[in-house]
Amino acid sequence: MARIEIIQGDITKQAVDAIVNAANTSLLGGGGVDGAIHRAAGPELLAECRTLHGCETGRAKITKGYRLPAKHVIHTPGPVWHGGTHGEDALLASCYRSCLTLAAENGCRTVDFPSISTGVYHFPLERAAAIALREIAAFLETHPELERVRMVCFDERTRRVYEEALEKL
Ligand code: AR6
Repeated sequence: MARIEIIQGDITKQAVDAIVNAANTSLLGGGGVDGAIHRAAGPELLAECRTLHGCETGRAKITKGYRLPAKHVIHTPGPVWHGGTHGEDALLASCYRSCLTLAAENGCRTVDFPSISTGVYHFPLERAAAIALREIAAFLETHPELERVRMVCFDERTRRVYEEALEKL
């Protein structure tokens, strides 16, 4: 799938139509990539997030990007890993689909994702990568208007695991 790319880097630095935030259900900020995005976007992002009244796990909400180089931020709370028997796979798949649906509805042609749920939420990395890439590939098949979707991996291990999962698609 030529329109999927894996890079290693900091998602807050990417000048794309939308970056995705691995948020929590409050949408009021946190640690990890969520904290980094709020710090880089500035306080206006939190002010807009306050008007959204949270978000369910597996769903997504969109805001402006404020001081980020990205035009929009799509916030999605991923599932917390509880062993895999609590609907985690389906919820993670739903995160990717919900974000891409919102991106397409808002005219975004370039979208960057972090590795949702594989940090503080402890979703197993190999399993998360297979789900993420399967959902992105399926969405791109039916949405030719989306030009490029990237996984922006913060560390080398994450990048390698996504690269291997992409080869297996
Ligand atoms: N750019 C790209 N990826 C990043 C960046 C960055 N600047 N910073 C971290 N990552 P996590 P989760 C990677 O924990 O597991 C927050 O407190 C990180 O290395 O950010 O979905 C929220 O508020 C990892 O690979 O998200 C929630 O409460 C990936 O992003 C909770 O954490 C996801 O790690 C969400 O947990």
